[in-house]
Amino acid sequence: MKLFSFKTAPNARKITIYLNEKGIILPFETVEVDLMVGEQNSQQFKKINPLGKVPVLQLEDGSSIWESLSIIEYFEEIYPEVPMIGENPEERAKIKSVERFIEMEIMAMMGTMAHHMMPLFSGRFKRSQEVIDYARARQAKAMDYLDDFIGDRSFVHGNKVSLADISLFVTFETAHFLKASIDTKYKNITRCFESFAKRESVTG
Ligand SMILES: N[C@@H](CCC(=O)N[C@@H](CS)C(=O)NCC(=O)O)C(=O)O
Repeated sequence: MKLFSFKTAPNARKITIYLNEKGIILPFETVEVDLMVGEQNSQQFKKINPLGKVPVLQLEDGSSIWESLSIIEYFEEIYPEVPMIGENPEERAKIKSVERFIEMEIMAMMGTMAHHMMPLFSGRFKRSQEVIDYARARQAKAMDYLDDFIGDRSFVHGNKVSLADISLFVTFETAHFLKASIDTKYKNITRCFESFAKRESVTG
């Protein structure tokens, strides 16, 4: 097997932090695909993932698993300890509900804004202020909901760390990187982000 990754890409970070949380050292190679110089668009990489995106896990038979959540769920079955997506069907479903919500309503909206605003993505799509406004409003609505959902808890779901915390962390780590820090009115999101940032899975 081989894991194709890029150190600073949020969806690849999600897998690195997940593996660190579980204390897993993969018994196979991780290959860096430099997104900054467009290696994801090379013919060689497109044979592994025609979508030209990381992360991708290439299996022994040459086939690939893409989508960070699918890769993580695959690892979760192979390495069940320490559980990061709950310990029973109900917990798994609830953790994935909020994890998907963060991914689709916050991370994806941030990605849409970045695609329409950042020089790195110029030429990729026709830029539109309306799309930026739409994504910003949809993301703000999701942030309002998420902040209320977290309430005074220390973790996004329940009373222990889960994949939902990793998704929250990489989402807002990327926001900081894009100089779009969390609005201070989101006290619960900020608390979860700041406390996760101190974990060894991030600092170590
Ligand atoms: N939903 C996918 C998103 C994958 C994705 O967008 N990856 C980004 C890095 S975080 C990428 O490879 N971008 C390269 C490009 O779009 O050129 C996942 O969760 O894995």
